[in-house]
Amino acid sequence: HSNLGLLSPDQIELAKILLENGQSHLFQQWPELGVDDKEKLAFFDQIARLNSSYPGGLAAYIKTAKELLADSKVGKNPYDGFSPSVPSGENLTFGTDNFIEMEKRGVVEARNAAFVLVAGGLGERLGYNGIKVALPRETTTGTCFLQHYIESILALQEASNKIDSDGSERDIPFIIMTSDDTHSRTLDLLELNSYFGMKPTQVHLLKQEKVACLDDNDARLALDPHNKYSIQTKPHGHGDVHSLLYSSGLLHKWLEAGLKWVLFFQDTNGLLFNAIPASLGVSATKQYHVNSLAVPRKAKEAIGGISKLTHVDGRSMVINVEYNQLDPLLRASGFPDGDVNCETGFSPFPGNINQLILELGPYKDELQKTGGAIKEFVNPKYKDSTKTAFKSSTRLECMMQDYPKTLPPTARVGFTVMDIWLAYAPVKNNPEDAAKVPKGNPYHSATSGEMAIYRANSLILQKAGVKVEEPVKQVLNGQEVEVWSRITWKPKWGMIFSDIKKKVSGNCEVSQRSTMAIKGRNVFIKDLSLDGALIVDSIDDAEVKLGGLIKNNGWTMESVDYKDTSVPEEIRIRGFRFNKVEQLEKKLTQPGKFSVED
Ligand code: GDU
Repeated sequence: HSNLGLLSPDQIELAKILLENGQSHLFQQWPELGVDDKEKLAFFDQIARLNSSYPGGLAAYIKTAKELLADSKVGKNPYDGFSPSVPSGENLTFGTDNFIEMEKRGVVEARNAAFVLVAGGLGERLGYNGIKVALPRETTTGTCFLQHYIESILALQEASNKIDSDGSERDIPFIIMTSDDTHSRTLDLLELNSYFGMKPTQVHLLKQEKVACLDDNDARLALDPHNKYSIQTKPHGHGDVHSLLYSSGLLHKWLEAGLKWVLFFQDTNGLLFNAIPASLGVSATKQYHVNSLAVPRKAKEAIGGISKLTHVDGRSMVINVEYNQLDPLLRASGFPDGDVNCETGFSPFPGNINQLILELGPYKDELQKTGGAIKEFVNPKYKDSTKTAFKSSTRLECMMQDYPKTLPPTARVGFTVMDIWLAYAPVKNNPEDAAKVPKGNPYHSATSGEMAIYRANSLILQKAGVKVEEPVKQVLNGQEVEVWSRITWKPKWGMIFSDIKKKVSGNCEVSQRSTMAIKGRNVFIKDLSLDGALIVDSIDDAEVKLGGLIKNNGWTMESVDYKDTSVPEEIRIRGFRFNKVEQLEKKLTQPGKFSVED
């Protein structure tokens, strides 16, 4: 009480909230007024931040924590009373008429979209020291994930603006959710690279705050063991993106500007933009309020399964069920074998790759009701089976894909399944863990992420009529991968299959040992036979034809061990580097027509 004189009326209010919610222990060791006053005020600064960054404030956080901890103690299953079935959605196969139609529709819609990247996670499993969006997506060009995402959005923007009949140009908004762990490094990366060609006014960074840690089942907030004026905090999860968008006021602004879609995506999926146009087309034609991108999933694979859950009381929802919960849920609902593959060789429940397309209007209406709060969960590690004490403090967490949990049954919630090779290759696992992945399951490493880019580009060109030689198998950082020709292109060269097909004609072939990087927009491949390395960069006003026999010693791949610290980390985590022996490299900086031949 002697400290009351130190506090402002707002701080006294905060103190009351804490005391009324069972947090008197926080003040137990406080000395009288005049001792540590600065530290006491810093404590209240932190409390004010924790209170204002959580929908409903600290009182709501503590109340939910008590409920969830009580449920966890008695082992309550969050899916009690629900039984799973396979929901209906759209299956798209690359290159089919339907796929091509959906892509075209998606490009029309792109100018009505805003893109939201969740990039607040540090990626502890990858063990990389930098931020993940700064990692090269592939090392042929060295383009980092963030640059690739921005260039893809700009390519879509340009293509979409061209189609729209009213002639107005629109800049697609790009939001990046950061955290204290990633914020300044993300901003530096953007600023050092002039926002990779995007207008800085198009980009918004929203920083998520951590949440308070909990010491026990009574949801007592955990003090830092080394500082009695500071509460331990931990990340709350990617679900924070919804409350941050809500409180930013951006949703309202976007609706006013006539936008219709919000697309959410994660930090390191280098294939994602292969899937965006078509799935946006699906959202528009099927009028989905929620569209989750998905890939065929092997039973028990470590990604969530999209399921329809029907409650005994008649309620139902289409939702991602995390992989560790799907198998027990199935077993408890009359499927004694649990999560197993069906005749297709895959689980009937599509795998959630956590790229969501939401229709803006219904999304804003829903957030108006919830304030962006997402159903949370708690995952305490108990000391023993009495479940009375924790090994270390815990906290509430939430996931962005749980957004549909509060929606009414009338909401149109669907999904779009696409080929894995086309749509999904995240970089999440460090080399050591990736090498231990059971054979046949995806590595999700920097090695497999880069190889997936070459594979997808090779397969796309094969489907466009180029004879791309079959891959060879190679073991890199203990992982057996398929090594295809190292083919890359800028998004502006070809975002959708019909555009790519227009750039390729005649009899073309590319050998397995080849490297081809196309960095210009108007580059046409005609009767090209490539056996070596070819790098072409050109301004938009230059029309370039690549043709004839181009043969040189090319770029070879040298193995690198991930433990070799003399090699930069972003290279050694992939297990190889290029030895640039010989290449044909052309840079066309003048307008005109050019032909590149050997
Ligand atoms: N992230 C944040 N803030 C956080 C935590 C994570 O922004 O507090 C971001 C990460 O930067 C990343 C994304 O959220 O971009 C996803 O994080 P992880 O890669 O660690 O995600 P998980 O592997 O745990 O799982 C998620 C979904 C799964 C499955 C999987 C597919 O929760 O259901 O779909 O991605 O990649």
